[in-house]
Amino acid sequence: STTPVKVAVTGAAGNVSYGLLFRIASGALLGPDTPVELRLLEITPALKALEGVVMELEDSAFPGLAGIEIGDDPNVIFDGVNVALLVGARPRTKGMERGELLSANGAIFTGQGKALNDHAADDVRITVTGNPANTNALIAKSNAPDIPAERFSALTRLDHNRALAQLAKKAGVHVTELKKMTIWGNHSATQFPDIFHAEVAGKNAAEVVNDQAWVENDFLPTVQKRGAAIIEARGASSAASAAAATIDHTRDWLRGTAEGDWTSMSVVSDGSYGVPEGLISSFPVTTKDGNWEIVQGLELNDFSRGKIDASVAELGEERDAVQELGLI
Ligand code: NAX
Repeated sequence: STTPVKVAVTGAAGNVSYGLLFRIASGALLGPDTPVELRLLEITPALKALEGVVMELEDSAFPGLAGIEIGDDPNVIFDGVNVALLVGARPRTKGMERGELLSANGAIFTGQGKALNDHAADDVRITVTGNPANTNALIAKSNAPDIPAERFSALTRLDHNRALAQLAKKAGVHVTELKKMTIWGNHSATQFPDIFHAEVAGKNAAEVVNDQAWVENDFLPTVQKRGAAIIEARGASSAASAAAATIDHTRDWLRGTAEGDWTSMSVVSDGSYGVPEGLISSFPVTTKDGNWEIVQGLELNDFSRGKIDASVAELGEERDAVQELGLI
């Protein structure tokens, strides 16, 4: 029998994880023939709730679920993990200052970065979903000097999928007709969803749509503010779609993007497209066998350049802030 792949999930008793764990256990991440061992991290007060989730995982009788370990110590839970999905984070509560939010998350992601550094398997791949995802990934990476920087990523796939859904609606096609969508920059309201290189049934998406006013006044704000719209409608933040995107992102990283297409991932910049080296920013990437490459040579019009620069400037400010706090 095959050795199970060890997949760590943090924030395992939370809402996103409630969508995520059952899909991982059913084989959506690694394929139906690869057994998976779940390693679930929570804070101590949430362990009881997590035990309930474990009962439901057991009750699902997943053929591919080889084992489950839960706990509140990242040094134990991250031992030998091949994949780490860092979902748990400290949300911004009412009246909380930006600095307080960054330091609360800083404590989480410095500790988890160190624990991954010391205990994860040599082939570990890390996806940060917990917000502020890009900067949390930067903190974890900076505290894991023995793990190659390209093993850290942050989730902008939900934004990518949201952009696909909006474009499909506008063009009157199914999302499967779309290729080469790109999210640039930060997973925040400054992100830039770019249809100028996207394709609708093989044709340039911007030309098919032929409506710059829609791009600027409808498409961009709808994608950028989709998280808030879901909270407004559902009374709770996006959870199942965030779980689906976390699976899509990590599955494509491990198993590869389709020929003739790319995806969006926040990865460490090598200076491509003028994004300062070392920032974790969203780019168009192709993936193969657990490695990613930034798609090179795309021409950026002035509109795109301005949007990307603004989002990257925000990432630079977040980096400066966590640097000042001594977290990186
Ligand atoms: P919940 O508050 O439901 O769950 C978070 C869980 O994390 C809680 O159970 C909490 O106990 C746990 N946690 C806190 N500190 C921890 C630590 N040090 N170690 C382990 N677990 C810890 O939030 P949920 O709705 O599940 O969202 C999870 C995170 O995803 C949030 O930061 C949220 O902002 C972020 N999101 C990111 C998205 C993205 O596209 N990148 C979209 C969805 C989501 O909002």
